[in-house]
Amino acid sequence: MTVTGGFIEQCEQEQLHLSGAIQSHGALLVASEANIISHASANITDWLPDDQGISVGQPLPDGLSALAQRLKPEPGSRLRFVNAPVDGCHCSMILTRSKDQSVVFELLPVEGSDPEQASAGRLHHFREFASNDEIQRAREQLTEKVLQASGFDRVLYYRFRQDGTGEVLAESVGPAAQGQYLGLRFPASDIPKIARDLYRQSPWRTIPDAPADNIGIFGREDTPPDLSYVDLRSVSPVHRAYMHNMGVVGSASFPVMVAGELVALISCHASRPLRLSLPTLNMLNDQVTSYALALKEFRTRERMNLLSTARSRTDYLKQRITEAGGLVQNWDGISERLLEEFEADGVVLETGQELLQAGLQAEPETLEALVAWLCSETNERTLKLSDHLQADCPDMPLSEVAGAMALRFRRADGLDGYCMLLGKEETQEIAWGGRPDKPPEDSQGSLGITPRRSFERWLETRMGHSRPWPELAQLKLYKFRELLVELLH
Ligand code: BLA
Repeated sequence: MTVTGGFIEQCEQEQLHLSGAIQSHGALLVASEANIISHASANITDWLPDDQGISVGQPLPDGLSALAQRLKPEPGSRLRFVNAPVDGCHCSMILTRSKDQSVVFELLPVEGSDPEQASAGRLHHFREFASNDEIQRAREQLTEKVLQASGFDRVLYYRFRQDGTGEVLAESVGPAAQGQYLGLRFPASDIPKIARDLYRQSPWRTIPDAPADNIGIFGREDTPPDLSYVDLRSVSPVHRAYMHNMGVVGSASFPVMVAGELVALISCHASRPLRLSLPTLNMLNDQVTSYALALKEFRTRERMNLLSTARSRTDYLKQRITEAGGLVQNWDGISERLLEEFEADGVVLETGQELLQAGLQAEPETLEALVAWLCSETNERTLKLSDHLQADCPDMPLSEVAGAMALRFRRADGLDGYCMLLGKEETQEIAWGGRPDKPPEDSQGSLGITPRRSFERWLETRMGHSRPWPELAQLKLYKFRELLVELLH
């Protein structure tokens, strides 16, 4: 049960970075590479003294242009000032470099509504984790720490899964929070890829007061400025409705980035407006980064360990095959070992000369569909993987085989073969935060698409899926493929 393709496509259409408006808690100026003001928010004169002659088409005042000089030329470069060194302006400031080289100035209040002295709270330095249990404890410490330092009512660790859906792995709540999201799964469309891509490029996304009116941005031409790196960017109307449905007024999210990949968001909720000061945001960003670095170190080491296990298990297999006098000759015994080693229900081996199967059998038409699926991949070295063949493999007939992991190989004598591990169907239960397939409830409204109204736990009994293939099994299959090429000739 998933959200239909068309619906997700619609969610991906919104050009978030070209909204042409900002949230009302700050003001914005954009200057071209030639230091001419190209855009300004309608409220800019409330923030900068009149005598600075701020208006679209005019040169940037000296104070601001001196700051712009300090910004690096790479798109996405940032400078943050808690007290901007600009005469007559008592504000915090964030400068970002856009892709077209223009400079965006975000002007923000110096004081936040976060707990006093929150930013002075001591950072918890996460050290490399020794186990998955330790990582889970660290997630809980992280959400607790963010809750205490920010004053939000609820802080969640929201992990993105490979299929784009997300799950709440840790949750810390204050006295005002109602209900619980821990352990619940959410569909990919709740945070569309277009939004995830923006979060990857920023240290945080804050929405201090979702219902507040937006402020328009004026420009020399009709084209709105690129707000990809700009936190003041106005809020997507669909997400505004989503927050309303969740009972959230103020939110902040911090990306957890590991080796360039967005692995999770720390998502914070308040049922009232809540705006963090720049020092507190900086501190929380450092806190999340400390966790992300420790996670990265753990993952690097874990991957090395998995590789070395895959290598030694394959050496062991080789030894057994040699002792048994060959793979084909002793297929019964060897295939049993393979099923155990890969934790699979079935195995198919096309040696180039004959087709061997063991365990769960793929019927002829199933095998035909699987081979076509495997061969649809142009790169012969790419591993094909599915825990839901009915969705992933074209022309898949009804079959007991629900998942497969497969690789092709070419023998030294030029014959082509492949090895496939098969998984049978296993019924799974998934607890969703609201029904992910719920049709839009307000399709007549101005939004067109609308988020769900209810986030009540809803249990899906899922059919047609096999157990997912662990990373170790995938690495072992790559190694086993090398062994096949060595043994078969
Ligand atoms: C953004 N959606 C977000 C954000 C979160 C979620 C955390 C980041 C912005 C923020 O911090 O508020 C989703 N929040 C969640 C989830 C939980 C949570 C899953 O607390 C779980 C407990 N949303 C929809 C649909 C669309 C959609 C159908 O439900 C598609 C049109 C879009 N979500 C959407 C968009 C954004 C978003 C466009 C970006 C908002 C922005 O940055 O302006």
